[in-house]
Amino acid sequence: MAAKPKLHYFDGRGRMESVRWLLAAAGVEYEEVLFKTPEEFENLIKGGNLMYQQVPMVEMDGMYIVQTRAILKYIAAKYDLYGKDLKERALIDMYVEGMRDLNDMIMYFPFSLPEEKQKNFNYIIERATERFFPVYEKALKDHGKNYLIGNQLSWADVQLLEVILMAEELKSGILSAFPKLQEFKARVSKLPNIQKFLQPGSQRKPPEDEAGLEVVKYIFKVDEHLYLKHMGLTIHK
Ligand code: GSN
Repeated sequence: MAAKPKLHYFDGRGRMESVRWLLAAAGVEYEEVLFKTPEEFENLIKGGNLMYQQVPMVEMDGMYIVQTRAILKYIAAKYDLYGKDLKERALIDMYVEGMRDLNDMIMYFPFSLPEEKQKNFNYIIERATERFFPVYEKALKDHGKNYLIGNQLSWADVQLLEVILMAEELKSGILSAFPKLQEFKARVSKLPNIQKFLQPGSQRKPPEDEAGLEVVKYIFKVDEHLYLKHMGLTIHK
């Protein structure tokens, strides 16, 4: 039997959470090696298997895969969650890239400077409800099927459920104007692999709390201002 994929990351959601979701949806068991200090991260880098000295990194099928999108694409293709042809694949990429834009905004939100928190919050809610969710609501409405592409679960559906739940954590009731997304959420949450992942005790990570954020800043030596300058690309106004 092939070894289980091994996920190298810190003990939080971050960019790895979508990898956890996709593996769970595919019914693949995985192991996690979670570092807690800058020294442990440094040792992982010294091991020489991080192409860019960055995580996420997934050891899988004899490879050390880095770059979140590369990891996700490999898993999606391997477990038949990446469409039946190139056109479906392009559509999945289009949906997923939008979802990842929203996912990234929500992921970085806790790093907001206190004086910018409300503005960033308003911006994310506006983008979610006026730009991104209408696309997926319309897609589900127009073709009347249970899933976004064709009539089987794909990476786009898994990513959509993940980002819906993240957005609801930010603002409960955010789906109130999106009946098709509400139905989608209820339906996909009941798929056995996903239901299992949503239950307490699974490998799903909780939202980052203050202590968790401090750990992330400590491990990656995050300079708040430098960090936020980068994020200015997605959160501005
Ligand atoms: O998507 C990706 O995997 C890459 N384009 C970015 C990965 C990345 O920025 N990883 C961070 C930690 S995870 N959170 O954002 C990282 O390893 N930073 C250390 C560094 O030296 O860049």
